[in-house]
Amino acid sequence: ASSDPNAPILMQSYIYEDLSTEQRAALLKRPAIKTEATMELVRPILKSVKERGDAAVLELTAKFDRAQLTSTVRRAPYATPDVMAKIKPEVKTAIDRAYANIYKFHHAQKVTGGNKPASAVGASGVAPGTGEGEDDAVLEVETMPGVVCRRFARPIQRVGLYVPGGTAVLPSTALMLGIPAQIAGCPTIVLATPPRPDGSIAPEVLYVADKVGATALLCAGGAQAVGAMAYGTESCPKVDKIFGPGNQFVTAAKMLVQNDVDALVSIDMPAGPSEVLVIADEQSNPDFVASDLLSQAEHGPDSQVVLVGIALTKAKLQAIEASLDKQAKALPRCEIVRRAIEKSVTVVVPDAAKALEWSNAYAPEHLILQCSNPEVIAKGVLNAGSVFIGPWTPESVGDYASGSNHSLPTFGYARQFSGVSTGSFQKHITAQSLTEEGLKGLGPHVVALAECEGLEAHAEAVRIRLAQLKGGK
Ligand code: HSO
Ligand code: ZN
Repeated sequence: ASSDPNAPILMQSYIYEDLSTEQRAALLKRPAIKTEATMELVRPILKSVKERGDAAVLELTAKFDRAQLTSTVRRAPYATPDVMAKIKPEVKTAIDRAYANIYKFHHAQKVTGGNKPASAVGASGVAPGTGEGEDDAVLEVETMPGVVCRRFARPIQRVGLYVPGGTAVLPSTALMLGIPAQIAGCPTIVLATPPRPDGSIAPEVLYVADKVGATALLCAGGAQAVGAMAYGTESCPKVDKIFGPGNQFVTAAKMLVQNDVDALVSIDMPAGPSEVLVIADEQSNPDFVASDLLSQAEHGPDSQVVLVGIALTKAKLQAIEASLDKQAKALPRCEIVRRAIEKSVTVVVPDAAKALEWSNAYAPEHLILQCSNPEVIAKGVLNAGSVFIGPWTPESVGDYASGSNHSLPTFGYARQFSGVSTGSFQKHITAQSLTEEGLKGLGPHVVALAECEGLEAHAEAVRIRLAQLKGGK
């Protein structure tokens, strides 16, 4: 930016009651993202990866990442002793702590929803084949006498995890995607990340790749990495689902491959810039509030930062603004922060109910409750990716290590999407099994419905069996 580095770093602030309905709607909207131009750039990249495989990936990596590689894919082990020697001991310990917490929370997600352990179902002697297996729950319900319905999980067989490079190395994203894949028991886990110009990958990411049991490391980024995972190359396994955040090219590539029948691939969720909404009141610590706004703002100039103040006095608002300006100017990423904050919004609302209404309408990726009675407010949350409750819970803890996932819905998609979880790496298969008694009881109803729909073959598949049961008696 050409502007004065000492100019104040200030959010735009509004009073709820002074805003018209249209103004409120405009403030709740995300800035439009122009995807068409990006798509046009990404299409030929995907096409060349689809047609020419590894050769195309290597050329594109030389062009975009300035790295001259001779192969695109590495196999475990990744964190050889020389790599481990480059990781600071406190960082290794921190990765281990984060891994343990994320593992614990995501492992608990695996067993929810069932009423029987998998081993209690089916005496066929066939191994369930559910990855780790030991604790998968099966939901089993007898809907009427002799009619049993079952639901069980199976891992998605091949998954691709995109870990961005660029201005920050993100071993935390490797943990957030790798751990649930490992817990779900996905047999093929491809971890993709762009190489640095010298061809190397961040040692911390390599360490995580080993910890989560990645079966292949794709040393590529951008649309070319997404293409390699979606279509497969000579050395990169084709995957069934692609996860992970990324820049506009990665996002556009994910959108394009999910609509290409040649790829038959799905994606985790639609993506937009990262965002936070903080609810504060007179009791909040202004420094805490400002620090949370800034930790989101430093992700990028397009980060969305919203402050909703419950009956904030002018003095309190000014204290938050002053702290924000002061803390921002001490940050190494101050210029990124400035650009994000300048577009950001503070709304002062009259009460907690209005704060919740605003937040639910915005549907933030991260919602921070730095106000009185945060647990009560949390009960009223309808739309959010992840909630951070109380003054001792900055977003940073969830970004790295509390145990919850940081791959969350943005851009208002928290209205209908969940963040990444263990379930994102599984599908649920249903089954049903009827006894003779079951078919005798249910069959006539199915015949009636099939006749109603004019589907005679459906009706006959039941009648033919009912006739046999009658004849047999
Ligand atoms: N806040 C980011 C995640 C992240 N923060 C990674 C630090 N590293 C999006 O949820
Ligand atoms: Zn973050």
